[in-house]
Order: sequence, then C-alpha cells, then structure tokens
Amino acid sequence: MDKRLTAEQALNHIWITKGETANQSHEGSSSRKVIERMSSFVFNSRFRTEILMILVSHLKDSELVENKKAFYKFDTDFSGSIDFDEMVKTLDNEPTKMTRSSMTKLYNAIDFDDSGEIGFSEFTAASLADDHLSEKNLKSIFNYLDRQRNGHLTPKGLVSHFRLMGKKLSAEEARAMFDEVGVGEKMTYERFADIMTQ
Ligand SMILES: [Ca+2]
Ligand SMILES: [Ca+2]
Repeated sequence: MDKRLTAEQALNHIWITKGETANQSHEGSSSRKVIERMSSFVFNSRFRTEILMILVSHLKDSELVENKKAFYKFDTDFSGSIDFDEMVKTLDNEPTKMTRSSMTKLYNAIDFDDSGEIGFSEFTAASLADDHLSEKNLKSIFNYLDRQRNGHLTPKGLVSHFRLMGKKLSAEEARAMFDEVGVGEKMTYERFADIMTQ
C-alpha cells in the first residue's frame, strides 16, 4: 500500500502533465497508458519483476497486442530491442515530458538483465495492464511456482524453480528477494497477489 502511494507521488513528480487534447487519437492515449505504467517500473522489487517476466512468458500474443504496438513505437529501427537513444527519442515526442535522469533510471530498471538493451519481454513486463494481473493469471502463476502444492512459496522453492527454467538464482539472492518484499520463509497466495497488484 505504502509503496503504491510512493510510486504515484513520484510519478507525479516525474511527469509534467500537459493535459490531453480532445482530438488526441485513441492510439496515442493507449500508448501513453503503456508509457505511464512503464514509468512506475523504477520502483519495482526484484521479486515482482522476476514474476512479471514469468507471467509474460505465459501470456498469449493476442493478450499483448497493445504492448506490441507500444514496443514498435519505441523500436523505430525494428531491431527487436529498444536502445537508449530510441527510448529518449520516443519519450521526447510524448505530450508529457520526462527528465533525462529519470529516463536513465527507468531504462536501467527495465533492462532487467543488464544487456544494455530493452527486449520485448522486458518492455512487456514493465507495461502490463491490470487485466494481465487478473486473479486467474496470478493464481495460475502461483500454482506454477508452488510445485509442491502446499499453498506457499519459499526462497528455496524459488531457487529450484529457477533451476528448472534454466536460470541461476543463489539461495542468498532468493532470500534477499523475499526480504525485499517483507516476507519471511513462507509466502501465501494472498501476500503474493498483494505484491503483484501493488
Ligand atoms: Ca531498436
Ligand atoms: Ca535487456
């Protein structure tokens, strides 16, 4: 709860809203929504980001039409990734302005694997809509992670799940991910849903 307020307050700080004109196209305002959602990504915990990345890999193309449209608005050379210059150029063209230093922070937060570029999955994880975070989707991701079906997630369970996905995660990192979101040993679905929808 607190985190959400902080994010919203900071967001108001980042954006100098010029107001939308009545004749602004639907596409313009829908991509602006994507950008607004994206801009709060700076405040994400690692746990939430990791789970969003998993969620993205489970979504169908048909559920990501809006995200794809927005992605190609940024990826102007159609290389399949967004570099920092592309991000700056696209955001500079928006009716709302963001400072360079906010852009850098945002870019680094979305470039979750530190590859120096924002790929489609990273972009999408950062710009998911409330619909994508429906109870149905969250329950299915939770059940997917709760492989022992005992109703909670643990740092240890996360480590073994990551190993299955071919991703490295040390016990210390998993522990730190739980600590960051204020969870001890066991994360229930309710807590999980809370973290994911904040
Ligand atoms: Ca590109
Ligand atoms: Ca990347």
